[in-house]
Amino acid sequence: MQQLWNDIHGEIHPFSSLDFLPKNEMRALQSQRLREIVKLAYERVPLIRDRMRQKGVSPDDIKTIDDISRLPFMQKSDLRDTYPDGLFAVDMKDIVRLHASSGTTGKPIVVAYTAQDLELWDSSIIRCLKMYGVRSGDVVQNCYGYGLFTGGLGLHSGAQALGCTVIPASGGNSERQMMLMKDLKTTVFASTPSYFIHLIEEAKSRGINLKELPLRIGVFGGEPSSESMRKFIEENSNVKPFDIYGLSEIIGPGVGGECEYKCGMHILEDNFYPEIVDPDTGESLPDGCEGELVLSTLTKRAMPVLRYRTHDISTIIAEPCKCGRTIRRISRISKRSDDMLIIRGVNVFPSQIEIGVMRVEESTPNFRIVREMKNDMESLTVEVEIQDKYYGDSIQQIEQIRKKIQASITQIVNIRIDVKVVEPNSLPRSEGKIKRVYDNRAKA
Ligand code: DLL
Repeated sequence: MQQLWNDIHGEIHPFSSLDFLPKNEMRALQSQRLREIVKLAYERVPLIRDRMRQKGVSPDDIKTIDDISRLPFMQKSDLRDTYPDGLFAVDMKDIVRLHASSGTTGKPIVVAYTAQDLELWDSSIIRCLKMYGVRSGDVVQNCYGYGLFTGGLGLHSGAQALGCTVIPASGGNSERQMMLMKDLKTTVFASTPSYFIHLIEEAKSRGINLKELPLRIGVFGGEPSSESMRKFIEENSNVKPFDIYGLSEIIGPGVGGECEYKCGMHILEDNFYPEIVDPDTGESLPDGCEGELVLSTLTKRAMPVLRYRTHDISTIIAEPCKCGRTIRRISRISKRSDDMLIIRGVNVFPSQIEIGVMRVEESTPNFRIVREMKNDMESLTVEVEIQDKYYGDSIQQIEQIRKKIQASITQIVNIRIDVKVVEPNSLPRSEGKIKRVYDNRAKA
């Protein structure tokens, strides 16, 4: 299999060989790594030690990777409650980098890396980039935010370690982004998918044809990219979109990504061990069942995170992948357990509304969901920008489109939701992660 891979794709990068490890070797590696990291965490992190004691589990009870389910869970509030350094497992002198979440209110969460952790991060990004077909010599325009966010520096360092030319463009200033893309002959574009869609629209309005540029690969993550977003990207550029997944608490981007078969995201499970649990009860669910993704860092030393409740909803796919990689996959993430809205007793996810909007051909990917109180009841209004060419139509024709969008959403969520057609380019655009839901309930 490895030879076949080499013939098709060229040499396997040394780091990527772990992607092809036989199952039993992977389990042995995971078991050994789990034993070591649990020991370190127990010795050095009071929160983990106390929780394990409360559960009656000691490091000696952890023998194989299957014992992971005996460990207590961790969640975001643990990082907040121990702010800034309560979860660090090594001395400050061994920590060479700190990142933090951009949390809108209160204190952010802080995450730490040793020099060895940064090498692990680089190798993880390299393994993902190799899956997408990025090679040494590619020109990577990195539009993830630089600074405390893990996207910018994380992707930058990994791409550079692979031998790419990296342009640290960061987000914003569309005109300059397009100039860089054209003049520096960018081949790989890394950003949130919504930001790239915004650039496509900007390019169109300036008469620039992105298809004439050498761009070929998109490294899109930080937020879900729906099928319709991908279709829009493929129709309007030569960019092949690939998902990259990650979260600050675990390492940042590079926890997993898609191979060329695009049937879920391979998780680099020798470093980041995935489980699926029932979001309500925390009970472990078998491969193939949908539930909340729980991740454990098996190798990160500065801040080991064990059984972290991500709130991301996914499924583990254990079947072999056509690419030959043996590391398991998770289904692409389109929703979080905490972004569910309950409207008149019905559960509604923003991703379902997106599907409803995008099934109508007159729509654009630009929409937002406004939560309001009307007569003491919560109501949702979906505001949708329709394509320029239809906005000039008569009021009756626009009303027809509005009704079409409303019917399409109702078909998916099973309740009637208000829809408002709004002027093209009137909704806020994002330079990073898109904000879909606006909560105006308190303003009533
Ligand atoms: O967004 C890290 C990252 C940067 C990933 C750049 C990929 C690219 P956080 O800000 O901590 O970290 O947000 C993590 O973003 O729990 C998911 O809900 C969401 N997310 C990240 N990647 C994807 C993806 C970075 N590919 C949270 N698909 C996660 C869907 C994603 N959701």
